[in-house]
Amino acid sequence: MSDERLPPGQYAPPDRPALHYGPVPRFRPERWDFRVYGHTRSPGGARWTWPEFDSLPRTDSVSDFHCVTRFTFRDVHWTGVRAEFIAEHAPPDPDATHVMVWAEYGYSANLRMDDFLRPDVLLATHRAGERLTPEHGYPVRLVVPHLYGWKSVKWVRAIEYLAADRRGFWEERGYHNRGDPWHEQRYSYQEEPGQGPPLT
Ligand SMILES: Nc1nc2c(c(=O)[nH]1)N[C@H]1C(S)=C(S)[C@@H](COP(=O)(O)O)O[C@H]1N2
Ligand SMILES: [Mo]
Repeated sequence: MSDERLPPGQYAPPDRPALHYGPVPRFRPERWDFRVYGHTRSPGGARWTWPEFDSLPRTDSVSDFHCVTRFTFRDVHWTGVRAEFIAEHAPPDPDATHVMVWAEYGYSANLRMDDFLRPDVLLATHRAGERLTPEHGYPVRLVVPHLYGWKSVKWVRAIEYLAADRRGFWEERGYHNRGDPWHEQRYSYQEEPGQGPPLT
């Protein structure tokens, strides 16, 4: 049965486990910070402690979540700080074209600046009205609903503004540099020239 709400090759199981590479990090509020660095407009970028970040204005957004392993989770209700808000308060330098999103343990994902700045891209603290659980990214995770799930980095700690694109964790390991589920951009071998930096 065809379903216009499902990207090609995806199915919607009733339930699914959390998914990630490596262990779930422990949250230490006194050591935690959220940093913006790299090609920022003001030297030094920006830094929020946990109490500061937790008091930033939050937005709600409902979206479908598409994992490259083919499951789609529908109508997920997220609450969080818009990526746009972060970029307004820690503006990128005009030469910044991409971002690297960094998590605990060095997990990372790269995004084009325009993908990062879409209004429904959130640094989420809540799902379905409740605090994120540790497996789902507590205290803060990125949500990028229009790209495959590996770009929705859990346990985020920093945003690095880049003046040239660079591959993140999975983008270096055979996954597509952009990862648009509606165009089934799953693997790096599908990339057209110009869709990603050279693979080493
Ligand atoms: N830090 C980190 N974030 C991550 C991952 C990971 O391995 N490490 N896996 C990604 C993948 S592949 C998916 S599908 C989603 C799954 O999110 P969920 O476990 O909340 O459903 O997290 C993404 N974010
Ligand atoms: Mo995934």
